[in-house]
Amino acid sequence: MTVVAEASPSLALIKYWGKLSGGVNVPATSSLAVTLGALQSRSTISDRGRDGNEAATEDLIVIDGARQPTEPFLPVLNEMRSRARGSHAGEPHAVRVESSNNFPTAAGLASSSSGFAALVVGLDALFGTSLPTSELSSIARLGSGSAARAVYGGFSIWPAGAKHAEPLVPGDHWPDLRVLVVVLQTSPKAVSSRTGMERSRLTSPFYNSWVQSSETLFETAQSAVTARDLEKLGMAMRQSYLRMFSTMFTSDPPLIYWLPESLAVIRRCEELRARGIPVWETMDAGPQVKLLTLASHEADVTAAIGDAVPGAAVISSAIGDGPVIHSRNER
Ligand code: 2P0
Repeated sequence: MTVVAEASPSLALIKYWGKLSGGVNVPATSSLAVTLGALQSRSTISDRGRDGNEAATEDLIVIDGARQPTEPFLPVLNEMRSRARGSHAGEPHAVRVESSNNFPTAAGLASSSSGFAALVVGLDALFGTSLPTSELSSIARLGSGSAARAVYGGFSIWPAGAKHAEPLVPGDHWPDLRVLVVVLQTSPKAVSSRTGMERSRLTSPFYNSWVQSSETLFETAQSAVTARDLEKLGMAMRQSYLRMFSTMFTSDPPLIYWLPESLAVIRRCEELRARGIPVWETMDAGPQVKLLTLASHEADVTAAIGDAVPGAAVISSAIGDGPVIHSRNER
């Protein structure tokens, strides 16, 4: 059987940056995220033991045409296989996974969140396990923390210390909200989020302050999303990304993901806000800047960013839905 699963990345507005010890990707901070509907990971997953290839006893993972080491994927693959055995859905075999993204991979655009979300949802369909979404969230977390949120559409939350994320509101809760992704560099980042957040935890003198002060921002952002209050949300998300970066800048050695153009976009957002245009920026472990605004201001904001950083690509996204199984073919 072959399954095609699609999922969109989870963009954190309130950030996960740092893990608790004693678990796999268990967050030290509560995060709140939105689904970027315009960006997608698409995974074609098939059961190698049943696709006619007798020699196929190993998993085969290909992303954007390049074969990957299987080791980072084994926690998710093995957990899903063990659930399949427990459910009497049959003996699962090695799988072939071919995944592609319609956006740059590993460049601070949360490709790991959508990739692992598509993987768990696709395996759930392939193996016939029909697990609750909260369990899929917990299993996706084993591959990449942010993937715990990406199994839900709309806005999701992932409380500190929790093994799975939860839905907050669906995508149609805020139809005129737009996320403009300003792509400033498409090459993969030099330091992975996983390495970076651990370095911040271990070496930044501000790490504990970041963790302690994050909870209030999380509470504020939740109520702002519920009330569709962009200014309140914007002020909380701005504090969240800048406090997160404070731990990055003060890590040893320092983590500086920004480009000069990143700061140019931030400055332009400040100018737009001073002119009364609602636009609030956030950044992740990479130089790209993501802007939240309303559909009625999208054209003005896009033009202003094009003026500030000529040549920058701007991807406009509404709030997306959760992962979908695109097709399922019996062989
Ligand atoms: C987030 N990021 O909340 C934060 C903000 C990047 C900055 O989650 O180690 O790939 O696999 O759990 O999820 C990116 O880190 O890290 C991330 P692991 P992940 O979206």
